[in-house]
Amino acid sequence: MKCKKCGETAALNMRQHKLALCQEHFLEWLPEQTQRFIEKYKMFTREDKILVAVSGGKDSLSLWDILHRLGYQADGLYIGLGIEQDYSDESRRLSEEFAAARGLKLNVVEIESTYGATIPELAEISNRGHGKPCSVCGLSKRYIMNRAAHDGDYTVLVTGHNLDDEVAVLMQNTLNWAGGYLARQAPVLEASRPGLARKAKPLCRFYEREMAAYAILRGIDYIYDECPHALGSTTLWYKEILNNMEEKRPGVKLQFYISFLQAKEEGLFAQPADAGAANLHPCDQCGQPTSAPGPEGCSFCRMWDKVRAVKGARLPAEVLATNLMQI
Ligand code: Q46
Ligand code: ZN
Ligand code: ZN
Repeated sequence: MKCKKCGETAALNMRQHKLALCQEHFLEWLPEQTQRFIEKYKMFTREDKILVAVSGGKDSLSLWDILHRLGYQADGLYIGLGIEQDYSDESRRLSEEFAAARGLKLNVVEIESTYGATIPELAEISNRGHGKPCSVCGLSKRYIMNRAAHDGDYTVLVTGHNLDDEVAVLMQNTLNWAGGYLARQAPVLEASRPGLARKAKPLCRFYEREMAAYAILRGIDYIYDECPHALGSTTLWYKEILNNMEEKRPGVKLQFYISFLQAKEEGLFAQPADAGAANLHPCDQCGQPTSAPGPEGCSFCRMWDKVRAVKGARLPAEVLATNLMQI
């Protein structure tokens, strides 16, 4: 297979685009396309102060690399979850090394030292998600990302979700006809209420294998292992099904996603994307936007209340912006 641009040996063949490229041209093409999507979906401009959520994985580190190459002002945010020592230590080390090598600023929030318990401990004590960590992990990451973006005066929070991630969620939500979730699934989500960060996913149209190829060909050192708790997850199951479909019909994943975005633009969902934000008000305890009524506060505060009763953790409201943005 030859590169379509120069005729050299291709490093990657993208069947959904009928496009094969050599290393040099692929490494040019991917940031160019990213720039195209940033503009197409009006994600942000070079005036924005961007916060990139980094996990040490190929998608988030590649995204940070691309934004840096494209001349955006982007700092990183690493959240230490305290999940199996080796996994968490290694993902933090790789994120820090990546930032240091490029002179970029990485904000680090370790959940255990900041709030008082690791994600697995939090899952066990709160019993949210029946003791399995993904539910408390997702809630904590969303809360901390939003708060860090707000407290650090970032104008947009970006995540490294790729097309495979987006399509797996889309399929799950479509099979459940989850109208509210479908209305909110988009390359960019406006900050519809004060205290809520604007969010964008610049990699949402790249296949996972393209992001892996980018990281490898750029020489980015990333953590290869998935989080141990991801094994056997519903998302992975959907990804497998979609990959089987893609094998037989190249381009089916991309088509599913693009058609969904088009249908949405044409008004498929009567519900506006920020319908869920209509009931939001500041949490009585920490001030973050929440839909939970009453003085017990948002789900994050209520979760830590339980931990505090057992092992004396700090309340989210006691964690000041300066603690949160330690480095
Ligand atoms: S939610 Fe669950 Fe992930 Fe958290 S505990 Fe691991 S698998 S990291 S995306
Ligand atoms: Zn070439
Ligand atoms: Zn709260």
